[in-house]
Amino acid sequence: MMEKDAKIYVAGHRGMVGSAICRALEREGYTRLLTRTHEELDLCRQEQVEAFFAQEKPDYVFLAAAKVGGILANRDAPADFLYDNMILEMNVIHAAWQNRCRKLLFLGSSCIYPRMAPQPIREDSLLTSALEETNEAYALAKISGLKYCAYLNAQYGTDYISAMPTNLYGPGDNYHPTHSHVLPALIRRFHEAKEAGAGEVVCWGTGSPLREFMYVDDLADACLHLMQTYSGSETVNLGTGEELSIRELTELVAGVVGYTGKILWDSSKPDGTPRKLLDVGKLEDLGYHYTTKLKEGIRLTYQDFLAHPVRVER
Ligand code: GFB
Repeated sequence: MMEKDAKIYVAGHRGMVGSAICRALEREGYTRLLTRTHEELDLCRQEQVEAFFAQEKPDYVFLAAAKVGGILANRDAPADFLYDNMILEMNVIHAAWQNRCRKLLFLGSSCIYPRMAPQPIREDSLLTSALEETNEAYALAKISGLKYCAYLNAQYGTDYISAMPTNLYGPGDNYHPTHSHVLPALIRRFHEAKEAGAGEVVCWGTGSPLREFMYVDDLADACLHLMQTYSGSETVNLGTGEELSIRELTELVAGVVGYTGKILWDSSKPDGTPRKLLDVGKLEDLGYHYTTKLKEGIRLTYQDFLAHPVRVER
């Protein structure tokens, strides 16, 4: 059990996932959260990370910092996605271990599994065949982080766990016009089309890929639940176990936003993996089930989009 006065470092607290984890921890009464902005601590700089851990010695770490992006960002910058993520993960996990951090949760992504993994994807599909090309670099970095935690557990008896979330969305997402994930991209594009009175919106690919989406506050609750209840070196899938096509998603988002024009498809843009549905049996056996239905989550996300200046990260 994490004690309410334990020192908990949330790496990446300004991102969509890290900020949701902080909200969940505060709501649950944890009082000693430790955070640092990128300006205060560059996680890609080993000496800075080592100095921070040596000084603060957190009891628990949620590793939610990462360079993330949608399908085009991943496809177009594989060197950056591999390097930044690999260096950052190794620095944080290594410094945590050196400074006797009691438990660490490493967050990855469902894209670590093979492109053609049997669906729904079980945790034991890891490394059984080739990865999806558009996100191979990101997936390799995330697999390395997961394995590093597992190797530390095996060699040094640590309690470092990892979890692989499905596609996430919610407050604080990145709305970059080309580098974002599909859900924030659609919210922004449909909203702007509605405002401009445009009759057509172009979406990417064919619309046929199937995806699963989890609201980020549900994800954060699942992370806290794992930190409290799970130990082990095999990763745990975090998802809803439900999927829909990208075409269905566009219709849902258009409905929430109130866009009534046409939806066109640009098939020169990549579809990515055809299907990516997680088997969430292990998570459910551990006692967690998601609560926010997709339509409700999109409504909450759109409200957040309207309430805040649009956030755009490269
Ligand atoms: O969200 P997305 O970029 O992630 O794209 P992936 C999902 C699907 O939505 C793809 C289609 O089939 C896209 O072609 N799509 C349609 C769009 N319109 C748009 C749009 O305007 N923007 C975007 N971004 N997509 C990423 C991985 O894969 O997801 C990462 O590259 C990571 O490694 C992440 O795992 C969760 O599910 O294809």
